[in-house]
Amino acid sequence: MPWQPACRIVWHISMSKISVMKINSKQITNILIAILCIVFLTACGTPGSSETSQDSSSADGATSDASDQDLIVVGFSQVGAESDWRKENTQSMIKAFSAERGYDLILEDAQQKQSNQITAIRTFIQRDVDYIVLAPVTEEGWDTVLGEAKDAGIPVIIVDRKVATEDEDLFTCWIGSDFELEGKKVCTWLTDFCTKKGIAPDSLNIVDIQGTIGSSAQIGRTKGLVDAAAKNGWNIAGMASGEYTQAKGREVTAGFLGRFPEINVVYCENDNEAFGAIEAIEAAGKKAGSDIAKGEIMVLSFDGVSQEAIEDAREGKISCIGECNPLHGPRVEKIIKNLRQGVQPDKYIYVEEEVFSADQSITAVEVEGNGYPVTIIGQ
Ligand code: GZL
Repeated sequence: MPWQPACRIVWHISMSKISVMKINSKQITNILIAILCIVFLTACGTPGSSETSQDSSSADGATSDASDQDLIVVGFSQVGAESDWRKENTQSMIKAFSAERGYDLILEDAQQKQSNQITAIRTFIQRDVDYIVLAPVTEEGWDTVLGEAKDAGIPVIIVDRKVATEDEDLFTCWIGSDFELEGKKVCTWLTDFCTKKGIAPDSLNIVDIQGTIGSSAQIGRTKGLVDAAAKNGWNIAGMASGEYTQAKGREVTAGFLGRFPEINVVYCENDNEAFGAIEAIEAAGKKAGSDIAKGEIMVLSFDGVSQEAIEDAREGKISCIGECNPLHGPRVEKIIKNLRQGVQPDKYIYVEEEVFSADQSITAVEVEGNGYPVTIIGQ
């Protein structure tokens, strides 16, 4: 095993000293140097024992070892911590896969980089975990590493966003939201709102602050808007990624407001982008609200996870939020429990979600023959 350089240099110094030692005061100095070197070598520890680089840790802070026979070892590759939704999702997983509940959760935060997720999955394979849970940052590029997990005989559960693959045997199942339906619900709400308020559809000038490009949530929510705009005759002035963050959401919205003064709807693909959009609207001396006829700029959003988002909706700064539920921990844990009892899950499992708004004129939206309640956020 290669020794660490500092230790190696110190070792050579001490060895060269010991070979010329005679009994006199000089020797005492040498002996002291040799003793110090040995103490220093011991302090170096066993080389190569440091934790992996990607912020890997047992999520509940316990010092765990995958070989612990009592706990079910679950490796979870999480996208990052880009939004309130993501943080709630992580907490839900940590709570569901605690040591008290019989699990050793190894949580890897990928900082929104697919390369980090692929490295994490390979680490899970090396550690021979019992299950791998993947929240993929984007849909493409997973076949190779999922094939390695399959070859290692480790079941993989995909959560939240999807992976694009021809080979559905590469994962046990997927659980998450129908993102295109989320987009359709919010756009149906906008259609109904315009009808009730007498707003001409072709008077809408919309910008789309997209999510992480290539993620299922972005693909679905963007499609929901593009299809509704084509059907209703809305004008989409521009679209660009806000990367699901408040800072980028503010930056992109400010840019659009400067380029398109006629904007009257900002369609944000998550709440953190909406917070940034509201900041940009107010910085431009305008008001975020639903009274388009009076020059207000309507903000639409998705998630509905944080108190801030609900407050913004209550105050009318966000006119409508398409719910996106982050609490997948118990759902994934139930899938694993069922697998251990020989019960196979459906390949695709969709969670039920609603719509939130403070506007009391629309109490439900209908999409493709199905009715979805609108939760009216009280004053
Ligand atoms: C949706 C999820 C999205 C959220 C964002 O399930 O993938 O990613 O809408 C999050 O807030 O960053």
